[in-house]
Amino acid sequence: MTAQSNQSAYFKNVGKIKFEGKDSDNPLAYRYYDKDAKVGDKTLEDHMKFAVAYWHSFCGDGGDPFGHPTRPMPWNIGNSAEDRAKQKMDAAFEFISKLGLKYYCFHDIDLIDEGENINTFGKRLDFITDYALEKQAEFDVKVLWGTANLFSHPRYMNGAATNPDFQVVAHAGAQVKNAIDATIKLGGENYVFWGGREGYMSLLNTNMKKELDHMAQFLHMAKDYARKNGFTGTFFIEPKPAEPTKHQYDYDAATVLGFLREYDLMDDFKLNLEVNHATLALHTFEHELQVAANSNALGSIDANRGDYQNGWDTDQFPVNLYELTQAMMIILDSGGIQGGGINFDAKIRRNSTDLEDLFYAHIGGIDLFARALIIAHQILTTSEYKSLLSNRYQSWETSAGLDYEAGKLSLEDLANITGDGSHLKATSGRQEYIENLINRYI
Ligand code: XUL
Ligand code: CO
Repeated sequence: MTAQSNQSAYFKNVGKIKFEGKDSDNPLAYRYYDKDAKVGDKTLEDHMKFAVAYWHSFCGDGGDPFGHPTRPMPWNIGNSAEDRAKQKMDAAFEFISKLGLKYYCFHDIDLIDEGENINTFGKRLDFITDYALEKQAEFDVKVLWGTANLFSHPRYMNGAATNPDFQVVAHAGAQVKNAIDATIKLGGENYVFWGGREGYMSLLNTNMKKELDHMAQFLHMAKDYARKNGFTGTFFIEPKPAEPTKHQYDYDAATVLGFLREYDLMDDFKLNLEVNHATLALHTFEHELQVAANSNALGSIDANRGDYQNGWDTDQFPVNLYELTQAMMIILDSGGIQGGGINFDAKIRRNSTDLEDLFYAHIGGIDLFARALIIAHQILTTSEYKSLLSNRYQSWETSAGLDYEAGKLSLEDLANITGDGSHLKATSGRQEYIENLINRYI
């Protein structure tokens, strides 16, 4: 057993990250994330369930379409896939436990290289998940969600569940079966579908209706298999409008909810909403959260940020307190995230080449979420914000307003009620007043 002896192998300059309070000037400490502090009736840790994304933190090498890898990855050496995968896992668990976090998220291929075919891959997954079970027990770390990467390999260039070729769909099925097995074996709390290439590049060569029917069939099969094998967690769909395909079927929260309803999947599926994906869909993140919450489907979050200038999926770590406070207001007001948590689907920049940069990035993101949650809670519980909002709808508390909402009025009734309309008065939306209120609490 090498796990114990490897504990400090990769991030030697960093110890356990502690909460030191907002006056601390230690860049390797939390200033707001006091995990045991209570906000409302829950601790910060229970509100947020932070997770580290295996792919960005331990697989991404800093390479981009214009240049070679830049990142030192001392765990990625050795000839055998098994050795490299174990070293990567040692590094991951050292990192997660030094941050004091409890969760990670993975794609199947993040854990270990696929090898020559799906059978080799299945055996390799068995091997590495045995090791993961040991590491999880040793560090008291859990899986927030697992998923299958159905977008990187060339076989999926025309999609996975929506591929025009049935044989590719069958292969995707085998891969998802193994990824679900791995997630169940590791006690994963949820399972995610992000449809990277489930969409089209050109409608000229695409039978959209057929592909959507196939995708729904695939999700039903995956859900039935997982349930049959004891999985009690939630399935999440992660919407994204485009990239890598020109048009993705899971465009945004509203589109996905329409799909889930059409194909009778609402009982088992909720949404995993990513900040950068909302930006790409030309929505605010809080819009996406509210749409999901309206349908009781706010399941989990992929935390990051995009770039407002270039429109790419840059997956940067979050820094904007004003925006995140608004997001947290919606999360808290709708009763919190259901089943999932906050997964840092974010990567350090190509030129962030110190091993410690991964710590600074996560500490910043975690502290920002903690701070936003604390502020949002104060706004919702101690400010006039909630009454400003409900006052705006005061007229619905009249008997006519209540009758309208109860479906008791007709269009003729509305015409009678309004008379000649001369009593209408302008009512301010007071947007700037409320914007200032948020800033006062920040
Ligand atoms: C891609 C993305 C994925 C999913 C998991 O934009 O967000 O990493 O989160 O497949
Ligand atoms: Co994501």
